[in-house]
Amino acid sequence: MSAVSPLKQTDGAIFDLIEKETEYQKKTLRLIASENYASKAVMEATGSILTNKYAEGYPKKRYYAGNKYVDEIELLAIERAKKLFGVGHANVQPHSGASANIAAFFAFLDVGNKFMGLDLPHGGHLTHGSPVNFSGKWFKPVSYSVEKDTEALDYDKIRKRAIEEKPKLIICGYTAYSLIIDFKAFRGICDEVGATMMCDISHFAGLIAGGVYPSPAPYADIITSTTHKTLRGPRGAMIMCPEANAQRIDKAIFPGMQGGPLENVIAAKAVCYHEAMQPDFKTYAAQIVKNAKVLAEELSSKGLRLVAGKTETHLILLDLTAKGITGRDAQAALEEAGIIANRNTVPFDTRSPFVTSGLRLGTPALTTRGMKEGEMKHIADLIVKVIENPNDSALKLKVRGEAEGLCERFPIYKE
Ligand code: DSN
Repeated sequence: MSAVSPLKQTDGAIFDLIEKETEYQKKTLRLIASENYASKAVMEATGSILTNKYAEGYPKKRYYAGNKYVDEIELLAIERAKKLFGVGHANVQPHSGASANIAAFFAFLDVGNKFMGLDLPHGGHLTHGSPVNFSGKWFKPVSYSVEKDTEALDYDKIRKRAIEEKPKLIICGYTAYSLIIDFKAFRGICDEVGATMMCDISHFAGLIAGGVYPSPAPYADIITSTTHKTLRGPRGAMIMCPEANAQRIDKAIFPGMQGGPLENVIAAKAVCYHEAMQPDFKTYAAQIVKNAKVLAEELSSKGLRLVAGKTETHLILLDLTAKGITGRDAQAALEEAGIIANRNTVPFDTRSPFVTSGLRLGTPALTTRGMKEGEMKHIADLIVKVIENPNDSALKLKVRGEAEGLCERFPIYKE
């Protein structure tokens, strides 16, 4: 007798929708740079009995009884995070990247203080100073940008701007920047102007863990990260810092920002750190970058323009202006063809963030499926065909078939 799903019995509507989403994820090529497929072990911990427990506070200093195993779990997660990233302190309680960033701000700034971050259309994040976000509403953001000709950061210019503006905190680490960041240069700038150095490694945390991207740990005062992108863990976040900053970070998360931690997710973070310490994670991280480079070169050789001219990471930013299609339309046409990516502004974009002139692609999820350089060449061909013929329904159907074929050859989970 096969086991009956408790979810199916209780709530058929949600069960059916999850089944549909599962099929959808299985049959489409996911190129959203911030997405990945967590392992079944990570999902088992996320869906575990730990969801029942209240554990406000920190291990051995809880406001509720009954946390002897929960304490062990959180301590294990903390120890693993510290070892994996080579940091003095880790807080594994942040529910999301945005709440980690809010806590980091409150740990080091007073409301109204000036800070500096990369402009959103140039690759920054909403929480790095957007006027519609807490960071832009409660604090005073000044921005730096990439250069018009190279579309790369110019550290001398950032230094000059920091000297002029004297921000209390400077953020580096972005969501749509395809080049490696010079963390040592940011440390020098921060020291010169007396600013706190905050690094948001959400996008490339897995690349750091896998040894294919430099670590900001020797330089940064605060490191924030999500755990579900290249790191391939559960949806959630973390903050790391030198031991000297531990207390202010911990206080900013609890009681400053959050109440009860999600211990089920913390257990899943511990599992993902464990997975990221295994030798095959290094191979995985290296393959993500190899795949991105091949995908970028193929797209470029077929006439698409790469912002900054190349990628050194897991992501590619395409400027579609010369192709006469907006990011929004390209995203929609690709979605119909079974290829999931997201529109994105390009530096100095003349279109709104809702429309955009760019498309952002990333290889972490496809690499988790086991795809390599050969598949990237095939996928580049499919992407270019759709972008050049966005209204050709027969072509999109054909591409969808090819995308499904690739997905079948590279299943997400080997059942
Ligand atoms: N995490 C961002 C991204 O997709 O890059 C969105 O917040």
